[in-house]
Amino acid sequence: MEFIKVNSQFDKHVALIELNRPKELNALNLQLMGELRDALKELDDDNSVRVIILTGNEKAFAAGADIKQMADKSAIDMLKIDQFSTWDQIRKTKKPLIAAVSGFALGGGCELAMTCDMIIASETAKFGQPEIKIGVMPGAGGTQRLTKAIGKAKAMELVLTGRFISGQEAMGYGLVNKVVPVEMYMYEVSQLAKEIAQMSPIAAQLAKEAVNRSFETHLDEGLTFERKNFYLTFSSEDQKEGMAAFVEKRKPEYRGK
Ligand code: DAK
Repeated sequence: MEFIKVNSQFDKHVALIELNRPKELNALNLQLMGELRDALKELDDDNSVRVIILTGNEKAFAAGADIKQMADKSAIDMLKIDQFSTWDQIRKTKKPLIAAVSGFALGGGCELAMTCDMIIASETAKFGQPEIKIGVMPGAGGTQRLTKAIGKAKAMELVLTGRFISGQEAMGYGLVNKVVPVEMYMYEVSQLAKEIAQMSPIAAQLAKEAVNRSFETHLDEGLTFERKNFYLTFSSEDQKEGMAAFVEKRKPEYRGK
C-alpha cells in the first residue's frame, strides 16, 4: 500500500486507515482509492475488527479527487475508468466507519467523509464542494448526501459558490457529530470507536444497515426493513448474552455470534 496506512489493531476491535499522500493534501488519485477500497473490504471481512476509523492528517483529510490526474480526461475516459464501482464498494462497508477530519475535506474528500457513518472534526476542519470553481460539479454523492445532511439552501450555497465551512458550522448543520481542538480529535474518535466496539457487532451492522435504508426508501418500507433486522438480532448469541447480562447485572461479553 503506497498511499494509505492500515493498522488493523489500532485498539481492541478497532482498525485505523490513514490516507497518506501528505504532499498532495491526500488528493484522491485512482491508486489511493483502489487501495482504500481493498483495505476496507479486508477489514470488513476480518472478524476481529468491529469499527473502522478513516483519517488523513492534521492539515488535510483529503483535498478532493486528484485534479492533475483528471485534467485532460474526456467524458469517455471518465466513464471507462468507472470510479463509481470503487466508491460504491466503499459505500457498502458493513461495519461502522467513522471519519476523523482535520484540515481540508473538499470535493471528493468531503464526499468520502460523508460516506462514513459519523464525522469527528478538529477545529481546523474545512468542508466544501469547490468543484464549481474548476468548471465541474460534485460527482461522488456531494449533491445528494450534502443536501440530505444539511438541507437544500445550504447545500445549494456550498455547491454553487464552492465556499468552505468550518467544522463548527458543519456541526451546526448536522454534518458533523463533534468538533474538538486539533490535539484531541484522534482521541475523541478513538473513544467513540471503542464505545461502539463494545456492542454486539451483529446488532451494530444490522442497525447501520437500517439507518442507511431510511435514505433510500419511504417510511413504511423502512419500518418493515427495521423490524426484520430487529427480529434477526434474536438469532444471535449476542442478543441472549446482552439480555442475560442485563438480568444478571453484569457487563455483556459480545462475541459477534
Ligand atoms: N488534486 C491534485 N493536487 C492537489 C489537490 C487536488 N485536489 N489539492 C491540492 N493539491 C496539491 C497542490 O497542487 C499542491 O501541489 P504542488 O503544487 O506542491 O505540487 C499541494 O497539493 C499543496 O496544495 P496548495 O499549495 O494548493 O496548498 P494551499 O494550502 O495553498 O491550498 C487548497 C490548499 C486545498 C485550498 C488548495 O490546494 C485547493 O484548492 N485544492 C483543490 C481543492 C478542490 O478543488 N477539490 C475538488 C477537486 S474535484 C467521482 C469521484 C470523485 C470526484 C468526482 C467524481 N466519481 C465517482 C465519478 C471528485 C472530484 C473532486 O474532488
